[in-house]
Parts: sequence; structure tokens; C-alpha cells
Amino acid sequence: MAHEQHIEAVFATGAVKPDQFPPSSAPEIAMIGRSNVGKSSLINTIVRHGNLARVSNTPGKTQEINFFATDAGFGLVDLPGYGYAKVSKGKREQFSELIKAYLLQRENLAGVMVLVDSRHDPMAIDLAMIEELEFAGRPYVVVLTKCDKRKDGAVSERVKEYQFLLSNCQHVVDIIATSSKTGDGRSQLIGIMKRLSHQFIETAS
Ligand SMILES: Nc1nc2c(ncn2[C@@H]2O[C@H](COP(=O)(O)OP(=O)(O)OP(=O)(O)O)[C@@H](O)[C@H]2O)c(=O)[nH]1
Ligand SMILES: [Mg+2]
Repeated sequence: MAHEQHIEAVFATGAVKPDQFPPSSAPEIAMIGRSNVGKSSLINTIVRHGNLARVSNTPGKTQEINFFATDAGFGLVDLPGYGYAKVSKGKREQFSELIKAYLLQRENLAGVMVLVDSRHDPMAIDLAMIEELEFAGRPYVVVLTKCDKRKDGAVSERVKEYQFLLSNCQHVVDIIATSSKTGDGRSQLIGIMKRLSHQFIETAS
């Protein structure tokens, strides 16, 4: 069995506008995706902490960016969910100004985890987010969530589907199947996050 990786994390701060972002220091890895896709759960799974990031059955509740500091060489960032009817104002404003400001401006953003629900066919709004990241030139990983709810064969078909869809993308790093319930994909994801952070530091210096 692979060596268990332990990560300590603490909540640093929450921000509802860019001037509340904490000073950019360590490289950051951000979680983004539709409301309810499992962003907060994945952070809790990565740090093996049941309720560090708030998990909710009410989609679209968290409209702030939550910053967590860790001892793994990178910070973790929980972005507000997008695509929830009550908070999105039509197609032209799919992503909030806060999300866009973070993705475009954050200096120490080393990589983005784009979470997509493994149970659904690729959705236009997720592909629109991937386009935003391609435009912003940010390295990103497509993270399939809730894979415990799918048969293994269906998960690998889904991975292939995204591989095909993203075959011409410049900034996609990997496509990973995960479950916050079973921990599947956790160590693989941590490995990628560490690598992205190292690469970020090397290119910045
Ligand atoms: N079975 C299963 N359920 C999951 C998994 N990940 C998240 N969930 C459930 O999905 C629901 C939403 O999870 P959250 O982590 O709060 O999702 P979120 O993306 O942070 O949602 P917002 O903050 O509203 O954008 C909760 O009921 C979780 O328990 C998973 O891997 N497997
Ligand atoms: Mg959340």
C-alpha cells in the first residue's frame, strides 16, 4: 500500500471581495466546480478532517472564497460553486466577478482542480470554466467526483470522454477519478498538487 500522506490544515480567512484576499505567499491550489459537486468534501478528504471546509446539502450557500493554510507546501482554496440557478444571472454572467477576479489576478495560484460530477455527461458550464482557465493560462486538473456512486467501467468511460474532449487543450494536467467517501484518488491528487506547487516556485524564481 502507498505511503499515507498526512496534511495538517487550518482555516485562514474568507473573502467576499478581492481586497479581502490574504497576502499571496505559498503557492495555492484552488477547487472550483458547480454547486454541490463536492469541493468542500474533497478538501476535507485531502486533509483528513471531517469538517474543516463546510459541507452542505444546500447548494449555492457558500458565496465566499475560503482560504486554508497547510503544512504541505501549498494553500488550499475553496471557491464558491457556480451554476446554481438562484445565484447565476443568465448565461452571460455564468461565473461571478469574484471567481473571475481570483482566477485572473491571484499571483500565487499554482493550479486549479476543476471538479465535475462523474455521474453526469460533460456539462456546458463546466466546459465554459475549462475555457476560462485555458484563456487565463492556468494549469488545471479535471477531477471526477462521487465515483463511489458509479461502476468502475462507467468511471473509466467518463475519463476517456474527457480525454477526448480536452485533447486539444494546452493547460490540462491530468484527469483523475476520486471519491471523498472512499478516499479514491486522494494520494494521486496530493502528488499532483505538490508537483504543481514545485513547478510554480521554479518558474517564479
Ligand atoms: N457519495 C458521495 N457523496 C459526496 C462526495 N463528495 C461530496 N458528496 C456529497 O455531496 C454533497 C455536496 O458536497 P459539498 O462538498 O458540500 O459540495 P460543494 O461543491 O462544496 O458545494 P457548494 O459549497 O454548495 O458549492 C454533500 O451531501 C456531500 O456529502 C463523494 O465523493 N461521494
Ligand atoms: Mg462547498
